[in-house]
Amino acid sequence: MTDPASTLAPPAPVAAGRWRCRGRDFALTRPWVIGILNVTPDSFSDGGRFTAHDRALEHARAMLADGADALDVGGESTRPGAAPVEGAAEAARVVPIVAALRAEFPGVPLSVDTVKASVARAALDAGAEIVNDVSAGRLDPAMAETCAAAGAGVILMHSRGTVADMATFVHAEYWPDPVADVVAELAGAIGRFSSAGVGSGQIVLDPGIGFSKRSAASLALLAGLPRLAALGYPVLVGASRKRFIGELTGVQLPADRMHGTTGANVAALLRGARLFRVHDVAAARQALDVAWAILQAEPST
Ligand code: HH2
Repeated sequence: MTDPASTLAPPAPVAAGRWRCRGRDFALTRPWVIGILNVTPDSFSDGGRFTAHDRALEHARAMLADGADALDVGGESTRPGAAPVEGAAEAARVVPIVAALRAEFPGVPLSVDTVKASVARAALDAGAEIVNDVSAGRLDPAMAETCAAAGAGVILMHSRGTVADMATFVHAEYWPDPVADVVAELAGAIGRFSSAGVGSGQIVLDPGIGFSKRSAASLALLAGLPRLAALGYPVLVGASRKRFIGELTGVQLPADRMHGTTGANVAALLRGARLFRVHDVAAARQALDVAWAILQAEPST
């Protein structure tokens, strides 16, 4: 008979337990909670509530008070049907927020969620140290060089297609194994960024939960995270409030999916994820810290 204990995979070792971002060297010695700050009028889960500058800052302060390790500022929604945003307009949304956060919180790592090198550059100039590119450099050939020039930390997220269709099922065919396809496509992205001069210590990988993926593929990727972690880079997961949680639980409203998100985050932690992009920071902080403490504790014999 199988020992029940052997069916629970231990957390995958994190080969790269540090993250170099513009001369700063972050130790990933506990799960990192990255608070989502969308400054778009149309994001799927918190659309329009924090568009105004002051409200965005207020929300950022609340997420930091709740224990966020870093903040991810985004000015373009990937929601299907969302209006495309020109680079200048996107920069006009995110740069003032990044600059204000940098002034108020000099020590807090700031990330910009963009697929455009021009927006990344503007945010880096305003004080961000991380670029979160949901196309992993596919959509702007200048992205890798921009990140290399700044020495930025980079989050390479798997997706397919354009901003308009990457969150649909247009490119959601994987055969026979979604994990193998995603690992291979992210390995290509690592090659692009490495050739441009981005150091291996600057890179974090993200399977892109829900991006060009049906729920079955998102689940397979969360279960298969150890194979992504085996590439040797820290792994980030963005499961927060996503559609697969709605499909599993029947919870319609994204804002009501916090408990499902907690389940996804803790399972992902067990499978090797070390960074978590979330809307509900307090819940993620509490759940991940407790799960982490249990994983670190010596079992008594
Ligand atoms: N998901 C979204 C946006 N950016 N970045 C990373 N690295 N990983 C993710 O899973 C991820 C991401 C989509 O979520 P949200 O920001 O809430 O919505 P929107 O795209 O409408 O802004």
